[in-house]
Amino acid sequence: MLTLCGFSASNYYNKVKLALLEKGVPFEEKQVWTDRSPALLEKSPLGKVPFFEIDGKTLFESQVMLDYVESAYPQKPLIPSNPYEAARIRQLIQFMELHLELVARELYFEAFFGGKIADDVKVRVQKQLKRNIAAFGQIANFSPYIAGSEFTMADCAATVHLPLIGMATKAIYGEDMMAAYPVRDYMKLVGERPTVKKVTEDRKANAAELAERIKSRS
Ligand SMILES: N[C@@H](CCC(=O)N[C@@H](CS)C(=O)NCC(=O)O)C(=O)O
Repeated sequence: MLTLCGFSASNYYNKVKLALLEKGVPFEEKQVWTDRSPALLEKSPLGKVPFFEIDGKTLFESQVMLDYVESAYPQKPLIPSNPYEAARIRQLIQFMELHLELVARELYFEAFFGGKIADDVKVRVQKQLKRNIAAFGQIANFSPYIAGSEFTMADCAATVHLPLIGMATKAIYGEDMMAAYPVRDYMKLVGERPTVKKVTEDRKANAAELAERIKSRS
């Protein structure tokens, strides 16, 4: 049995959960917080979630997990069979995670959890995001899905990451830096899927608990 470990308010956890739900792969969920305990570090060396437990073995890094799921459960593919087209989907995911989400992540502590981040960090992140968000237009499609006409694993990533970037920049800079893109329409479209509805419900139910944990740690 496949066990997805992490917590429902995590965007990376939800990227994997969405793919599993879309493909109809049976799995269990185990709530694991990122507490840096030795038990966690043994399974995920940086203490990050999500990770899989698979018959006593583990696997971490959400994209690796998605690729594992895709080859272990080829039903209802979330990636094209053409190698170039498949690489383009992975390219889009990597771009969103490395150049958008990971950059915007530095803002989350203040944007979502009542913390404070330094002004120089805000200036640096804004500059990076401006360039990266503009470049995103060259590869994002939104017609209607993020990579084109089919819902792919890139949508599992876009659905959970893109709204966060818009919300974080709005909270910190007073401007939604993703506003040039039809993220709202896109979220409306994907939000009609039962899989996305389920992930959203679970995320909302878990969000307050996460906020409380972060507040008590700071
Ligand atoms: N590259 C990782 C990123 C995972 C990640 O950053 N997860 C967050 C939760 S959304 C986390 O574990 N944060 C705790 C930490 O970085 O210590 C992946 O794709 O799985």
